[in-house]
Amino acid sequence: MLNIVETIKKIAFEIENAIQTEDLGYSDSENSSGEEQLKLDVKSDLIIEKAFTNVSSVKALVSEEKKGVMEMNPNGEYTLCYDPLDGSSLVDVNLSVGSIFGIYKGELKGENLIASAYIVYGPRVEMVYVERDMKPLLYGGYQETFRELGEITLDEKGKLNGPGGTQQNWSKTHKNFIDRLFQEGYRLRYSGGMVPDLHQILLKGGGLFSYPATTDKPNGKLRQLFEVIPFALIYEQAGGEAINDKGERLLELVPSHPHDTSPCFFGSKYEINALKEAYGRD
Ligand code: AHM
Ligand code: MG
Repeated sequence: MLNIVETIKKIAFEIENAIQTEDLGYSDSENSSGEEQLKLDVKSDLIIEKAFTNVSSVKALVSEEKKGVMEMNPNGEYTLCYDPLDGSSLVDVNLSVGSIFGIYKGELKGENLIASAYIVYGPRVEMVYVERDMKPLLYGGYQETFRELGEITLDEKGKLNGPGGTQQNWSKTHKNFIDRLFQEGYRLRYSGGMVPDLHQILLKGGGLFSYPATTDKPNGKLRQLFEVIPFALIYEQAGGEAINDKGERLLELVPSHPHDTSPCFFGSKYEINALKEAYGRD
């Protein structure tokens, strides 16, 4: 596991360097979700693939930018599922983006996630890492090394609201709930990059990030293995909760395909309880 974490730290600075220096144009390919890939998406994916070639504990890689499962060391214990550059369409407007990693042991499903990490490429590079039995740890990147900055704990109730998806495609239940949070005094914080948006809520004490089922995306947009499940572990270990629209824990999701998505809600206890009530799942 140590090797995997050290490799992720190294990758962070390589991708940061690619963001600073590479061409921001589109490649001529699409990913498995039918989205056009930027050259930077492809480059970041290759950086990760290359870095893990020599990590013997990794059995396979599953990437948002790759079609299937890429077999690595047959004797390895872990499968690494990752989104190499989440929110990459925000790079051209110079907003923060991130990389997300889920480390699974055995079948690819929520309960087999044993650790997760994400990197935020913002004015500074930061990383958050968590395992099942610890609080998420925040690291700051300085001159190509990471320094531990402390544990992350969510308050019982926060102040921020990050509502994803196109509003005209929300259900009435969802719209009423989001409106209610604003009426309670919550402030809108949504950049369109789930890594910086979820990071902000974590570091500012709490709130709610949602990407609901919508009429155009009935299963939500965010992918279970690389986005939803890794962040669920981070939110739960920080003292918050992470559920779908049925009120089920995202850490209990069982994807039937590597690129399956799920409606998702991450927050402090107060907001998630209020959401369960509004959705009739309490
Ligand atoms: P990506 O993996 O193709 O970059 O898409 C994921 C991103 C998330 O970072 C973000 O929360 C979401 O898409 C934003 O979607 P929307 O613009 O529909 O709110
Ligand atoms: Mg993504």
